[in-house]
Amino acid sequence: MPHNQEQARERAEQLRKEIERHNYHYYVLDNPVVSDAQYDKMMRELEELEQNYPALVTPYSPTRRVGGKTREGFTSVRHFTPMLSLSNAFDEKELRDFDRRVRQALPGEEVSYVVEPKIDGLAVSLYYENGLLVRGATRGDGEAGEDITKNLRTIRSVPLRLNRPVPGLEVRGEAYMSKEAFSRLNGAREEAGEPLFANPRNAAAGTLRQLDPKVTASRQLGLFVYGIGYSAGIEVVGHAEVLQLLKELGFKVNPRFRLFDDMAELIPYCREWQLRRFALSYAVDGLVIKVNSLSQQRRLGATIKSPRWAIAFKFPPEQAVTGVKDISVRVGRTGVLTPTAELEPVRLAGTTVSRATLHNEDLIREKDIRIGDKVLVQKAGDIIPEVISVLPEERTGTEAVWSMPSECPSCGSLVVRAEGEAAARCTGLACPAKLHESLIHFASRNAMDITGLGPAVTAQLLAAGLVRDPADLYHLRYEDLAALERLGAKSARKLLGAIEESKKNSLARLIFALGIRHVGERSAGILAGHYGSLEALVNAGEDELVNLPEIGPKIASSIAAFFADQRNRRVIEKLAGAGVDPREKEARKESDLLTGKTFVITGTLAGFSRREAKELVERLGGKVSSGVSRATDYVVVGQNPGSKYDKAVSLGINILDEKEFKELTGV
Ligand code: 3B8
Repeated sequence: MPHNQEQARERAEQLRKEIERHNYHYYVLDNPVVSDAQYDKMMRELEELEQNYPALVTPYSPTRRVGGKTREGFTSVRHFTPMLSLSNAFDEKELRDFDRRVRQALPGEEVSYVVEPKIDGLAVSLYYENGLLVRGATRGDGEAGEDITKNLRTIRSVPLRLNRPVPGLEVRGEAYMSKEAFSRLNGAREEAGEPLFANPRNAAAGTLRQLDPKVTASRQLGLFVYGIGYSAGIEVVGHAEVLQLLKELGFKVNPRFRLFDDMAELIPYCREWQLRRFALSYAVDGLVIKVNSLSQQRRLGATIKSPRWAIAFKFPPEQAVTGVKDISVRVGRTGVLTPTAELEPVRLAGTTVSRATLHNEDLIREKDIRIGDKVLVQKAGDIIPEVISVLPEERTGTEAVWSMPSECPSCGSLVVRAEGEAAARCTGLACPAKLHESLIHFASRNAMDITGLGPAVTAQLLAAGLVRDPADLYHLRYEDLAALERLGAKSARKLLGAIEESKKNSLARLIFALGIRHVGERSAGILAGHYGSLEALVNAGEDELVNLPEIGPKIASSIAAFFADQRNRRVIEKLAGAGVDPREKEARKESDLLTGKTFVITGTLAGFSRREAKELVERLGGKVSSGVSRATDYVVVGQNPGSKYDKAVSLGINILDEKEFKELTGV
C-alpha cells in the first residue's frame, strides 16, 4: 500500500495502464492474458486508491466507465460532418449498377473495393481530443444526434484513451449486441412478462438510450469502428489502411474485411457470405462495399442522404413456409405461460426450425394463428424464428382456434392474466415448473431466512423427490438430509435446526415467503398487521383487500387469485399442520426510531436470539447487515464476539453492549 500521494499516483497510473491493456486483450482481441480474478484484484486496488486519494481520479480511469446517472434526457449534438446512411443493393444486378456508376464517374481509373460485414446495430460517432474520448453520439437524423457519451463509455471495447494522442479524431462505428447477449436479454424479458426486442439492432438502440448507464453496462454491448468522420493530422490513402490505423489506435475493427480489384470476384464472395454470416456471434444483415481509395471517395462525393462511394448489399431475410402442428405452452421459472408453435421442421437461415415462440395470447389473436395453419416463418435478426403471417388461402376449414388454458399444464393450478398485462401466469405455490424458484424465495433471507437452504440444496431436495411444496421442508428427517450428496452430517443437523427455528418467524415474513405476485415485504407487513393470521387472510375477499391502506387493485386481485386456488390452500393447511402458523401478537409497535441506521450483531446475546434482535431493529425501522463497514452505524456486541468487533473498533464505529442496545431500543 503506497504511503504518500506521489507513490499512490504512480501506482494508480501503473494499474490503469495495466487494466486498459487487459481490457484491450479481453474485449478487443478476445484473447485475455490474465484470469478474471487477477483482473478484479487490480480493479479493486485501483478503486481503493482512488477512494483514498480522490485527487488522483481522472475521467479516463477504467473505474469511471460507469458514471453518474443522467437525470434529464439526452442533449442534442451536431456532427462535424453529416453522418450519412448507406444506399442499398438488394441483388447482384444492383451491385453491378453501383460498380458501373463508380467507374463512369472515374473514367480510365483503376478501382478497388473493400468489402466488410454490415453489422446489424446502431451507428454511433466517437470524438477524441488529444487521444481522449470526449463525446459519443447517435447518428440521429444525420445532422445531429443524441449525446450518449456516458453509455458509450460503458462499452469495454471503446477505448477511453487512444494508444497515440492524435490531436482531433472523430470515428464512426456500429454498436451492437451479440446474439448471445440478445437471447439472454430477451429470455429475461420473457420471464418477466416484458415486451421482447424484435432484433439485436433494436436491443442495442434501446440499451444505448437508457438513462441509467449501469443498465447499459450490464447488457455488454460491443462496438466495431469502421471509418473516420473527421481527423486532423492523419495521412492515409486507402480505406484498408484506415482500418489498420484504427486498429493500431486501439479500436475494435472487424477483421473480416477483404480487398477486391474486380467485380467478378467480389460478387461470388458476397454470395458466399449469405451462409457464412450465421457462424458469427453477432448479427450481420448484409455487406458494405466501399471504394478503397480515399481520393476517389472524395471525388465521388455524396448525395443528400448517402455517399456515392459505398453501398450496402442487403441479404434477403430468410423465410420459409411450414405447418403449425400444435400450439404448446411452456411454463417458465417464474410461472409465465408462453405459447409456442410446434412446426413441421423446416430449414431456415442455417438451422432446422421446429418451433417458434408466439410470445402471448394477444399476438396469436392478432395474427389469427390456428392449429393446422400454413404459416410464413422468418428469423428476426437471424436468431429467433418468428411467425410472420398465416397463409389464409391454404386453409381447409379443419384448423382449430387456440386459447390459453385456464389451468397450468405443469401443475393444474389456476392461470390468471392480470389486467393490462400480456403475460398469463400460474398461481400455483407448488407448481413444479417454478418450485425451485419458489423454494429459494421461501428460504431467502428476507422471507423465512433458513440459513443453509440455498439453490444448491433446494435443487438436491427436488431431485431426490423429498420436497413437493414448501410445507414438505418441515417434514424432512435427518436421514433424508444426511443422504444427500455434498451435505455433511454437521450441515444436515444445522439445516434442520434452521428449518425448525423458522417456525418462529413473524406472520409478515411467512406471507412474503409465499411469493404471491406483487406482494413485497411492505404489503406483507400490512396484511399481517391487519389480519393477524394466515387463516384470516386466506378467507379475505378481494373487495375487502382493496380497502386496506397501500393495497391497490392489482395486489388485491393477485392475492385473491392465489388463495382461490385449492392447491395453494392445501399447502397453507399443511404448513399450519407442521407448526408454521404464526400469529400477529398485540399491535406492532412500529416506529421510525432507527430509520436509516444499520446494525451489525456479533457474539451471543443473553436476552435475544439473533432473529429476535434482528426483528426488533427492523420493527423500529433499522437494518441489520452481516458485515461491518464504514456504512455501519452500530455494532451490538454479545458474549464471545468475533472479528467484527475488532473491525468495528478499528473503524471507530459505535459499539453497544446488550444493556445499551436495550436502552436504545427501549425494551
Ligand atoms: C459511409 C460509410 C455510412 C456508413 C459507412 O457495419 C456512410 O460505412 C455506414 F455514410 O453506415 N453497419 C459499416 C457499417 C455501416 C456503415 C459503414 N460501414 N461496416 C456497418
